[in-house]
Amino acid sequence: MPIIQFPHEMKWGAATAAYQIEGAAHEDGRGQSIWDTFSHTPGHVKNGDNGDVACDSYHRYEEDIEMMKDLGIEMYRFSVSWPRIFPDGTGEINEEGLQFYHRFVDALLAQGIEPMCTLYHWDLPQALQDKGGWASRETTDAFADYAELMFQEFNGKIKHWITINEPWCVSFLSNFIGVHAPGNQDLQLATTISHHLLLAHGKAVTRFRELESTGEIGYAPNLEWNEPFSDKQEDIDACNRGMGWFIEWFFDPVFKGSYPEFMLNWFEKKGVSLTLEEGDLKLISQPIDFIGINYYTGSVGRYKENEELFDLEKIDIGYNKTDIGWNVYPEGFYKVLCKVKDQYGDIPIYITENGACYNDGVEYGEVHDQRRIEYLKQHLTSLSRSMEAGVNIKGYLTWSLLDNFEWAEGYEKRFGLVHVNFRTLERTKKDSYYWYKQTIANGWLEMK
Ligand code: JJW
Repeated sequence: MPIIQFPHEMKWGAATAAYQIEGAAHEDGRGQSIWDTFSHTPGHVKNGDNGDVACDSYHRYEEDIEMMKDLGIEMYRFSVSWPRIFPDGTGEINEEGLQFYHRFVDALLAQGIEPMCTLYHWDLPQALQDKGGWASRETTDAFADYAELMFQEFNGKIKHWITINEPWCVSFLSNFIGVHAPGNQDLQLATTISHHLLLAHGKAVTRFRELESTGEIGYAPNLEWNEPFSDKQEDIDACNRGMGWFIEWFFDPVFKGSYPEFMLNWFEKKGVSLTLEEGDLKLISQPIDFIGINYYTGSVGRYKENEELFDLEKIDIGYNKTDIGWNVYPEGFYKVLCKVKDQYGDIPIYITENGACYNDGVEYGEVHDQRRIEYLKQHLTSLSRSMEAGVNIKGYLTWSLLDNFEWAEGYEKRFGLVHVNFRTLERTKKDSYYWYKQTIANGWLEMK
């Protein structure tokens, strides 16, 4: 029985995000976000679900932290709801919002769990959307001001900061594909927004350095792997464009100070251009301390004209799929980590999300989610392989601690190690929870 051993220094963790778990949508002076608006507009979210109550973690965080402690995680990734801090996006600070996060972070620290804080996990204040949202450069300054306040408030308490979560989702999924808030379908708009997100990241990093904050800062792009169907150049090129949308487009500006030529050319073919201002790339490309990587899926693909944006046709080669329909593709996790190392060097990496949607329910007080355990085992094996290949992995944080509001999919799609009954809000630890707890305690994995 082979054993996969993890380095003692590697941090184990779990991740969530504010709108997906907190609830308390109208409490303690919280402003509205684009996800309140979007989810309350019929037709956007399955079953008409919204985040008004979610897991009610705003009120139940002590119980949640109790579970984290029992689980043995060393790091917990959460996000701050910008409209709890600035109900109008800028201007007036809402003290009660700040106090909530102080109580929460203090409670984590009291249990010896390191907080990793995401500043933007998709809940843009609606007041800023009303003024153009991420399409406006002013939003990048509002973000930097909000980030600065958080750095000051939590200096010395929070030592790991993530500026933007999944900039591809925030730009292209939300403004071109249109399935996430604010739900636009405009490729030029989405591309402009992708640049503004990187700019907002850069401006926040500047504030972090100016304040001489303690700790580390990075961002968390989501990646997919596209494996060429054959070694034909056209298949390879199509896959490279597909991945380039997630990887080079969001990494090159930060690590190389330029946008990738092959992607700029392709966007130009689609009638889309990028307008940069003097100094933008300098702001974007300043050094960061780590990168967060979110990985869930990959696929085999080949060239096909007029197929999706990048002439890339995904081929179903009979994968196992999770209950959200995503392929289980652990090989891609290994490959994508090696690609990041090859192209961008030895930057420290936290896996800020990896996990699976399986909707197994409670039976006699138990949840038998063996498929989640298999998914996690396979991906942890890929992670170990990447470390053997020299990828600089600092931590692994699974998505998610709790079943929660899965955006446009609502509450139907469950990613948690802990089951949540969304009527009673009762938490039930799944088999994967107990498996993860044992794996963390061991520091190794047994492959049967
Ligand atoms: C792509 C759907 C058409 C979250 C996507 C839909 C339509 C071509 C999970 N990561 O809940 C990607 N998540 O909050 C952050 N990541 O396309 C955290 N990406 O495509 C998790 C959804 C996603 C997606 C969902």
